[in-house]
Amino acid sequence: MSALAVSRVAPAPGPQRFRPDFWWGAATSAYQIEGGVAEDGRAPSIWDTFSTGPGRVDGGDTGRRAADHRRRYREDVALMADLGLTAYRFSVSWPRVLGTGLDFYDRLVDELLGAGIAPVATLYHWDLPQTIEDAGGWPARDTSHRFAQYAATVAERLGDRVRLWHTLNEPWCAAFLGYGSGAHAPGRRDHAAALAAAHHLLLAHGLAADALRAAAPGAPVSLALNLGVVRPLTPAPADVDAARRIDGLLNRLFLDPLFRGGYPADVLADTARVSDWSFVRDGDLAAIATPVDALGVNYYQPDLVAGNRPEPDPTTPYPAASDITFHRTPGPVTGMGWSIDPAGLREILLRIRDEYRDLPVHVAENGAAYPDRVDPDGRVRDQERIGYLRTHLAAAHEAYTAGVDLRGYFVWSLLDNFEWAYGYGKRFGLVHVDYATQVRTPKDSALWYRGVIRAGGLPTG
Ligand code: IFM
Repeated sequence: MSALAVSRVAPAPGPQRFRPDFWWGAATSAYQIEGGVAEDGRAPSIWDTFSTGPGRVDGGDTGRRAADHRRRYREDVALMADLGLTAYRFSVSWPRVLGTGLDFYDRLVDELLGAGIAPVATLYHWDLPQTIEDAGGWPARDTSHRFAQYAATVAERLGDRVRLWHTLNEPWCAAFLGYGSGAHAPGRRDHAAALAAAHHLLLAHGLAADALRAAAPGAPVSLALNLGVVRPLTPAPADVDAARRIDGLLNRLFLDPLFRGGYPADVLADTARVSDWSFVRDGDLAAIATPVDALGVNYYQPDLVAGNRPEPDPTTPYPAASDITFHRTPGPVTGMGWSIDPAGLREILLRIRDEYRDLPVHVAENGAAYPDRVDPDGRVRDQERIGYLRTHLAAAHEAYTAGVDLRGYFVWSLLDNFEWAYGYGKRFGLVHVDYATQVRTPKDSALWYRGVIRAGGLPTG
């Protein structure tokens, strides 16, 4: 039996407590925090090209230091230990591993274990080696096979110590923002290519799951999907149908092949004028449906959608959906302009169990950006973030008490970092980073989270 077989462990006593072995975590990704782009013989990635090229989004980050974590990882692990984290989700940079970068992750994993923190590794958080993009990138089938080889290489080195593997982070973003809208690297705008990329990412996941298990027998395998609730703006049939279509492309396009062995028929029909899906070959669906040990849910915001947009939206990441508009739900928004809807997290956790599979799940990312500043007394008063985290954790707890096998919660993010197309302008961290000096300052939310971890859950109902 896998170490992650479904098991319901009673919470510790007290209001809104989670199971005693709950993973209290924070998450980051390599390109967003590491810097050190020229260290370890690291190869260029598509994000190096995209963020420093025309329309650069790196905000003039000379030397691309980001949060300089490649050099400061010991200090950062000490910060995690001080916060009481019991797990840390980081990503391994494929371009760094093409050089001698495994040495760095080897040291990082040992440092984490030495601090009593479970290492949770993600193999792909969007930093595709540029050479592989030049050979076709994710729309090309060969990329899936190359990814499986890379997964084996990493697992051979770290498989004895990593406690949970995520093959991919948010394949929706990699496919539809990278190749559909072009808002992310590599910046291509071709919806047919985006659908092929989505399939090859899922195939890469399935092949890598097998490769990981071959290299590190018993290794628990998961992947992190950005999932959401999609609500129609009004009960009008066009809006209800828009919600079905977006739900298909955001959620079911990934969940159905993973847990039901095939793509949703309505999504295939909706996108038929964009692609004939001939990139799906015999055996692919079985490979994708290789059972996972757990699922990571990244949740931020709901989608509120309407059909019948008067002018087509040429910038939409969604294939065959230029007639759909996205709306904010009434109420406050985060610094990203994202609507706040904690109930959506409970809904998606219940939906996975009820419609797909009753398996161990982790909230692998949840958090909010706000325009934080360090006050003259050295404090960062980020009350809005505390409110966001508290309400989402409460929603996760509702799912847990309803029987969802919830094993952990990872705040996005440990540190302020490079927020992709937004550069350094958006701060998601529990810990403030002054990019000029690299000084770290735990925000009030970090101190609040430490209290939650000590209590084993939300102290008050
Ligand atoms: O920063 C990202 C992360 O890389 C993936 N999930 C969403 C976060 C916030 O946008």
